[in-house]
Amino acid sequence: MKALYVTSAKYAKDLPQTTLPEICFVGRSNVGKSSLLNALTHTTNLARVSDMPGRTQMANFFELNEKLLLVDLPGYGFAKTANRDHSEWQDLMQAYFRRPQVALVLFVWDGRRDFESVDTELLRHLSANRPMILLLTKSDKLNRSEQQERLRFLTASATSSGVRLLQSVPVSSLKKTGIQELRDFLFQFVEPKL
Ligand SMILES: Nc1nc2c(ncn2[C@@H]2O[C@H](COP(=O)(O)OP(=O)(O)OP(=O)(O)O)[C@@H](O)[C@H]2O)c(=O)[nH]1
Ligand SMILES: [Mg+2]
Repeated sequence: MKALYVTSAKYAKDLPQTTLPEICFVGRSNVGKSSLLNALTHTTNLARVSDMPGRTQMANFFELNEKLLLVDLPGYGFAKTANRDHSEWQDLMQAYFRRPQVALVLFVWDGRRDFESVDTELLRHLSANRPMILLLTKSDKLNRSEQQERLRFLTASATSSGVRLLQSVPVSSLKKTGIQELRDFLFQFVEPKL
């Protein structure tokens, strides 16, 4: 696995002109987007991780095996997302999702929480235009039957609100559960092998 940092964009105007297919991480602050990116790339701090919500402030681009880009997007949902207001986040996200190279959205969610209307809105909006996978992170905090129960509940809840999902998968960056499968899926997604 060759994982390289490419660039970061704080504002829409900074978004790079790239050609490889992109897979992006979207979700609330502190759900574990950056940790997941590190787990997927076998690195510990390629994407910066923190206990403080709002660690990731920019769209950070990483290239994998010269095949695809993983994009760690800033989280939402914390008023204090250090000095950035919601409209700046929204501008960056809107410009980001106008780019045709965005191939797949990984919506990252802490499986212990229920969706609120702001989440369902975003899920519905993003999944209307791109394929989306729901990743339930921190699965190590639930036992197997709780995981299955939450997976069913959240998938049904999203689907009944008009969200279109390719798949819903529990993962743990801490225990590395589901990571290899996700990695295989992503490469297969951008370069299908018959
Ligand atoms: N138990 C457990 N903790 C995790 C897991 N993944 C991330 N964490 C912890 O959750 C916290 C937030 O992780 P980040 O990866 O920084 O979260 P983020 O979604 O990138 O957050 P922002 O950049 O603020 O949007 C850190 O304290 C991580 O150690 C996991 O799979 N299991
Ligand atoms: Mg982050």
